[in-house]
Amino acid sequence: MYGDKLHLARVSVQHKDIYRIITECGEVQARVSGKLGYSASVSADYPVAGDWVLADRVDDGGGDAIIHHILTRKSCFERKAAGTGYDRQAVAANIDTVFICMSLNNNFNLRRVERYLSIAWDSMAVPVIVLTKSDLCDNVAAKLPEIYSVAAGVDVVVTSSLNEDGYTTIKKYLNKGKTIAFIGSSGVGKSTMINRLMGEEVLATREIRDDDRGRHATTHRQLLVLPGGGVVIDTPGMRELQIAGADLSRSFADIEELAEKCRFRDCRHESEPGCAVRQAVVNGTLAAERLENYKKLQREMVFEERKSKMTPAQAEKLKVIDMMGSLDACKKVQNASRKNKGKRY
Ligand SMILES: Nc1nc2c(ncn2[C@@H]2O[C@H](COP(=O)(O)OP(=O)(O)OP(=O)(O)O)[C@@H](O)[C@H]2O)c(=O)[nH]1
Ligand SMILES: [Mg+2]
Repeated sequence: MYGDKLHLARVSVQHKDIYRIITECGEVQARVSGKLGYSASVSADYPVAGDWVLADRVDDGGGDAIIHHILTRKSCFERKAAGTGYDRQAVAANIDTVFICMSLNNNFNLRRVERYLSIAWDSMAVPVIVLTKSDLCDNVAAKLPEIYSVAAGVDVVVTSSLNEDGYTTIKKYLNKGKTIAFIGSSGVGKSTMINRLMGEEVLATREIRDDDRGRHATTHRQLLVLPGGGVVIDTPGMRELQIAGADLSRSFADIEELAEKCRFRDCRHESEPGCAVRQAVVNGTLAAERLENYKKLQREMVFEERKSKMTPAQAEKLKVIDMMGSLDACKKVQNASRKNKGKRY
């Protein structure tokens, strides 16, 4: 009990504006207080699975519990919400480890791993790469060096739901008091793995489509307490993972180290003379695609940062331009509406 009448609880499920929270007396349905909702400026200001919150009740006698405060997050995996404006969306909070899940068949993509890692390092949780469906891949040994080349210092676990592959290693991360978030594209087997750890089919999983991209089986984020200790958070597959914040110094440490040897401190690794980064590409010690992805993520970060610093009026203007396609088209519409002012239709 906190203050006069507030209780500590943890958010287990989030369905738009309805939540489930785990209190000392069990799980109850909850909503945010008007004040919390009013002061939220981006989606990330609302509670998310894994959040510790203060709520007004521990049972649902008398209606939904009201969440009054979100306690400071020790870590949070965030992405840019879908759409054009600037909106940070929290995926999971207070996590110790992020399992970046990727299947060893058609979902395997090094550029995707680099993107997930950059965001994971920024979340303050430790990333682990979980490669699933090893039974559907006949050259796992060839794929591993590729992964290591983009994930220096990150643990990599290979799993298959058809056998025991990797599960002993996975269980090592599931200690009491620790929280793991499962993140990755749809259909890679996140819920399948969690069901296996739970020892029963608590989460829905779905057959994958022929093109192997998978339909979304999981539709909301959900926190589960494992029978053997430890907490896991299942998340719906992500179609695209746009950056809200990223730590490229961790995920691209090799490039940043090379950049220190460039002749110019502000080298953009484009056409400047004495560029150690491009030289590494020429020498074959750095993949050109990795450098391109680094630059792409850097551009996205700069763009997102610029948007986050805009006044509401500037952000609104950018939204209109996004909608119209260009400033020119925007002006044409404005002029036309000025000309037609006062006309009746
Ligand atoms: N062959 C094989 N199939 C697997 C493996 N893991 C999962 N699957 C299958 O892949 C399909 C998708 O699995 P899910 O666990 O629903 O995938 P998910 O990542 O939770 O997907 P979303 O909830 O849509 O994000 C199911 O049909 C699983 O049976 C594996 O290791 N090997
Ligand atoms: Mg799922």
